[in-house]
Parts: sequence; structure tokens; C-alpha cells
Amino acid sequence: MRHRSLLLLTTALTTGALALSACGSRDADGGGGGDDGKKTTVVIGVDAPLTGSLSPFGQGIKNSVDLAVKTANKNNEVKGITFDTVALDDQAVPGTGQQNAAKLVADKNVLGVVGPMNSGVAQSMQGVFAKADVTQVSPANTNPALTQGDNWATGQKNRPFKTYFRTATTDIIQGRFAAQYFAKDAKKKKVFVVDDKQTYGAGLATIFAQEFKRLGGEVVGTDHLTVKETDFSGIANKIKNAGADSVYFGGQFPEAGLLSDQVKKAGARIPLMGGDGIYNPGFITASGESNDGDLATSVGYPVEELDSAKKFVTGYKEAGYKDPYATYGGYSYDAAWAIIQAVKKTVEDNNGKLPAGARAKVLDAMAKVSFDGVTGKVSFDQYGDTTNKQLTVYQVTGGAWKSLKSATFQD
Ligand code: ABU
Repeated sequence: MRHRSLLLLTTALTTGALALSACGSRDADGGGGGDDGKKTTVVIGVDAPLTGSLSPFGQGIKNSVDLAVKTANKNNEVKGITFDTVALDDQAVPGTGQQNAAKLVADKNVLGVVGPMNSGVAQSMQGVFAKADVTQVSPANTNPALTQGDNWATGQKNRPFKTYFRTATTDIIQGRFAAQYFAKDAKKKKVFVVDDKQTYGAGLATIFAQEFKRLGGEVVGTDHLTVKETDFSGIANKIKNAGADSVYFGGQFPEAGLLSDQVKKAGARIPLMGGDGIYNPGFITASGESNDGDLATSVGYPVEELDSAKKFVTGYKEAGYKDPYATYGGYSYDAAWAIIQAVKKTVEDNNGKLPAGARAKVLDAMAKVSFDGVTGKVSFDQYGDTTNKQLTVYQVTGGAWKSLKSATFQD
């Protein structure tokens, strides 16, 4: 019942926001601004899971985009332009993400979108944005096929959508980085690999397993769990009986925390490792047993340790957002700032005015964006992938995530 009320509220807020942005400003894609002292409103859309189990990630994404937009407006970053945001909740459901993409495309003031969080949701949105020339930047998607096509593993890279970019690195890098840490630093030899059958989780687990085997490790068993289920004791017993010295899990933190708990309750006191999807305090609280020693990789260096992120961290705190910026906050700020920079270039190239057909021009400018962001240098390669290949290994220590090792991935 409570869930239904939340859904209704989110829909109502969403509809209101879209209606407001449409009538409260001039049409951003049709040209205007800068010539009569009146400002043109450009909307940056946000799509993320704002309710449901992954909302701790989604709220951090939404707030960080909001902070970027407020900073741009305060600094008059693009003369003649006021930025606004419209945030839609995809609940981590691909169909909902697709509907949200259609709503954002229908608002002519939307020149770029930050999101989504889930790679599986992105697959359902990419085509909608591509048809409308709307630039999309995900701060969190890591599945390689989104930028490099379905045959990336055979070396035949083919960018499927020119409108799609991301500030988070790919699982080609993350999965291999994790396997190298497990095999070389943690000296693990026998891993049991589990995934959640989702685009992100299954892809990441496959890349991890391949690299772990390449490095001489043994995959002593594999299994799959179902998202939103809670009893993984059957898998936990298999892991115990396989004689594994470690578990690798491709998926998100709610299931990962429960799996870790049940593996330990089954009597296997071995570490579980996962990717950025489990790097959340919710992983630790989901487990009744202490999961000290468990590991996660995540994209980038820890924001709290970066000089380039100091203003972001302080600004976020001062803004008083209820939820933390979480794993993707810095990347979300940088994604929004990249869109803002592309709008800036578009306006500057057109004598200070937003040109007609602004969406296509913002898209052109996006490919060449380059600036020093919260997470480091922000720019994109020919596939729309970030050029930032930094990653960090975190470990649960004393009931909290602590960074262990950060590096720039080298092939
Ligand atoms: N990168 C982890 C979570 C988001 C995704 O599905 O890619």
C-alpha cells in the first residue's frame, strides 16, 4: 500500500514537473535566448531508481545532478541559459525506463539526460533517445555492450547509439581489475561465481571468471540467483561443499548482502567480492553475520580522497540533501556538467543564442567535451566511454567500507 502511494506521488510530481518546464520557458530545441535579456530554460532530465531497493543509489544520482545545475545557474555558467532538472523514477524496471525516456523526449526543453543507473534499463532507453538526438550520459552503467555493441568480446566493437555516453568505466575493466586483485593480491585460488541473471550482474561475473581463469585460478562452481528473492541457502550450501576459498557475485547489494550472510551461516567463512553494485552500506546491513573481509570494486577513486572532489563534497553537504551522494554522486555531477559544457559550446558557437535544432548540436559538442571534473579528467572516446579508467578495491572493515587499493587499469 505504502509502495503504491509512493508510486502515485512520484507520477504526480513527474507530470507536474514536465508540465511546468514546458510552459515556464521558451522552447530550448527551437532556438532562442540571449538576445532580449530573457533567459532560455534548458532542462537536464534524470532517470534513476528513486524508489525501491536501489533508491540509495538513485537518490544520490538525482541530488548530484541537482547540485551541478544549481552551481551552473549560480555561476552563470552559460550566459542566457537557466538550467532546470526533471527527475523520473524508473524503479530499476526497463519498461518504466523506456516510458520515462519517451516523456523526456516529448519535453522540447530537455537537451540532455543523466541516467539510468541499471545497464538493463539503459538497453530499453537508448533507442528512444537516439531517434530524438537527445544526449544521454549514464553515471553508473558498466555493461560493455551499451557502448561497444554485442560483439565487443570478439574484438568487433561497434557503437550502437551515438547519443549514449557514460562517465563510469566498463565491466571489461572492472571485472578484470577484480580478478587481478583476487588472484594476485588476495591470493585466491578457488572461486565460486554467482550472478543475478541481469545484464550487469551476468556480464560482470563472466568477465571476472574469464580473467581469473586466465591468471591460473579455478572456478569451482557457478550458480544464479533471482533478484528480490531472499533465501539463497541452497547456493550457500553448494559454495560450502565446493571447497571454494572465495565467492564472486555479479549483481546488486540487496542480494549480495543476503548471499554473504547465508554463505557464512552455512559454515564457509570465506570472503565474497562483487562490483560497484554492491558498494553500498546496504550490503553490510543486509547481512546478519559480520561481513568484515568482504570486498567490492567500484568505479573511480574514492571521492572523499580526491582534491578535485572537495568542492562537490562540501557543496553536497551544505545543500542538505537527505540521502548521501553514494557510489555514483561524483560521476552524476560530472555527467550533468558534461551536458552543461556541451550546451555552453553550442550557445557560444551560435553568437550567444541557443540555435534551432539544439539537441543535435549539443550531441555534436558532447563528443568533444573535456574538462577537469569532480572525479578527474572528463572526456569520452569514440564509443562514448569515459577515458577515466580508475578503479578502487574496498573492503568491509569494522562494519564499514574502507578503501584498500586504487589504480588506473592497465591492459
Ligand atoms: N554498474 C553497476 C550498476 C549499474 C549497472 O547495471 O550497470
